[in-house]
Amino acid sequence: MHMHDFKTSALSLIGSVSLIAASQAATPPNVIIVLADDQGYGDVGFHGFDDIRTPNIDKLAKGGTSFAQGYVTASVCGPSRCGIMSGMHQQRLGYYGNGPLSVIPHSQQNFAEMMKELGYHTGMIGKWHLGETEDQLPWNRGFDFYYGSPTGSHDYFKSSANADETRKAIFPVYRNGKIDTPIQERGDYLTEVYGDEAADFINENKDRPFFLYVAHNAVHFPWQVHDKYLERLKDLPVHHEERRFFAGMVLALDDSVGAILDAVEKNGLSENTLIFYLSDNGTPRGQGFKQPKQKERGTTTMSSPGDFNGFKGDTYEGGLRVPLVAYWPGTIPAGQVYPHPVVSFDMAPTAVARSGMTKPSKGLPFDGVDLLPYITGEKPANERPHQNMFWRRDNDYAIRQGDWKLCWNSRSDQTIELYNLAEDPGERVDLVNKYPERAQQMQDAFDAWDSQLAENVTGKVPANRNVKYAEGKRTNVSQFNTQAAERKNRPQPKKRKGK
Ligand SMILES: [Ca+2]
Repeated sequence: MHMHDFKTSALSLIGSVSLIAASQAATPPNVIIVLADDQGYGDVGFHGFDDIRTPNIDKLAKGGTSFAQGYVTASVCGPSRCGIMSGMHQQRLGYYGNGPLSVIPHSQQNFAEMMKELGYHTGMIGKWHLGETEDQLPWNRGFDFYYGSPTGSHDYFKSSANADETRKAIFPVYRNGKIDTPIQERGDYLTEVYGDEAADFINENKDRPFFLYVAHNAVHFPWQVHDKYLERLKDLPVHHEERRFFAGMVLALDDSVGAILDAVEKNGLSENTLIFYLSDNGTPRGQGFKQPKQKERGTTTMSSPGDFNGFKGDTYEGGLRVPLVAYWPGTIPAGQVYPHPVVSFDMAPTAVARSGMTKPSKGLPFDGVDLLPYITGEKPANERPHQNMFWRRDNDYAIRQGDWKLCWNSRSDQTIELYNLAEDPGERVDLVNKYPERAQQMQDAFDAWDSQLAENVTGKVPANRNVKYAEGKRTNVSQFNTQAAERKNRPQPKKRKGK
């Protein structure tokens, strides 16, 4: 080897070693994901809201990095969880909506299966919602330990004693594949049980690397909470008593985050544990004791989307932008608010990258990226993890390029809309007529992405998918909007009698 070559390789070696030191600790950390259900952007204290109380979640934000623009991949439960557990746009796997057919196929290695392959002891507590057939349940999809109800929403005070006996939102709670003691027989509240089980898992596995996924039912319907939480919120300044009740459910959720933090700290694991906290989608429309109630922006009485437009189910910010925090003392900067958009599907790539893994061992590659170099400042501050972002659920869709967002929502005038999120994060001023060329270019970019996605496993095809994009067909935005406006203004035909 020539001297010059030696020097060059020695230098590059030093360079890569220091890079590893900054973003890849010698021992890969434990990883904990805490997922809330239906908690809106306005439902955490650290976003600046004083009509909610979340001291433990705020502690994560204060001691870690919170994301001003933290997005989920879908605005409803199932597909959002699929994005988290696969590290990719769930539509690539044919997963578009809630439903029993929608699962992560076994041909795709999921987050837990990756962590298990990397030598982690894997545990899950709570709501699975990624398939209910035996082969798709958590204990057959990469988790060494499971406690919880694999179904969707669940009663907080009662669970069922056998699998055939299921009433509305009352299902069995399982422990490692076997039905566990019903929670009412233990006099328990589901949110507290999940927090206690999570703390137990951490205590029991403190001496080996672990991956823990805690998916709460809180703060999804049904509206149930112990009075003791409401007692603690007597002085909370709320505009409506339903908000106080909701805040009680959030406080129980926050206590369970406290139980997890305590267990991590007591076992001396703080500096070797990466914790993500997030919600699976934004505020549901029309929550209240009497369901359903239609409410508009600014008039929500329970969960709150803050200043954002839209709700759960929409591709507006209110459906997609959620509380998101990454916490890892000593490695992730404390008290930082990361400004650029990130997505829930970035968590899996970030976690496995700590062990040097860059893609699943089986199946499609990630759409998400390793966030650590971005949030630790290794990458230039102006470099975004994602320049282009896409969403599709039924007929609702959106594309974001930089700060521009083009979207179509069924709950709107049903025209294609364009917003500049840097100037107008609340999506109040539609700029589609002002910037027709930009709108058209973004629609084309969306169609290019959308038209190559896998078919929905349910067989449902979005009515507005441009399936002939590759053959040169273009969706003409201004023409589409003119026709939509004409449809809206056309007098409604009178209903014929006798039918
Ligand atoms: Ca949800």
